[in-house]
Amino acid sequence: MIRPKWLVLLVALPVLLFALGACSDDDEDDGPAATDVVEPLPTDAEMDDDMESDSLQIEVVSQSLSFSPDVIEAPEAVEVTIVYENAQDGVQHNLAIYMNEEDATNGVEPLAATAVAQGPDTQELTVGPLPAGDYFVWCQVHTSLMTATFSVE
Ligand SMILES: [Cu+2]
Repeated sequence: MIRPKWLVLLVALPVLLFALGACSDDDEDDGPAATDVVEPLPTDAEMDDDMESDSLQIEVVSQSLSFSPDVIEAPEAVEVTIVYENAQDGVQHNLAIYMNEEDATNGVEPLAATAVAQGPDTQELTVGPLPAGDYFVWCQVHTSLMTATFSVE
C-alpha cells in the first residue's frame, strides 16, 4: 500500500515541478518584458542629452527695454537656438541679429530675427553656425534703445 503512494508521488512530483517550472518561466518572461517597458524612460533622458549637445540653447529675456543677458555668448561654428522670451506684458519686442551696428542702422536685413510680438511671448531663433566675432543685436521696435551683443568665440 505504501509503495504505490510513493510511486504516485515520484511520478507526480516531476510533473508538478515541471508545471511550476513552466509557470516560473512565464513569470521570468514577464519580468524582462516589464524592465523593457521601463528602459525607454532612460532612453528619453538620453535623447534630451543628445538634443542639448546637438543644438545649444541660450535663453534671453526682456522684462523692460533691454535684453538679459546683454552679451549673448555662443561657441564658434555651432548652430545655436536662442530662446527669446518677451516677458513684458503688452509691449512689442523682438530680437534681431546683424553683422554690425552699421548694417542695423542702414536698414540691412538681419542675419536672423524673431517676429515682433507683444509680451508675454516666447520664440525660438536658430542662428549660425557663425564665424567668431561680435554681432550686433537690437529690438526692431525700440532700435537704439534696446541693444545687445551676440558674441561668438
Ligand atoms: Cu523692444
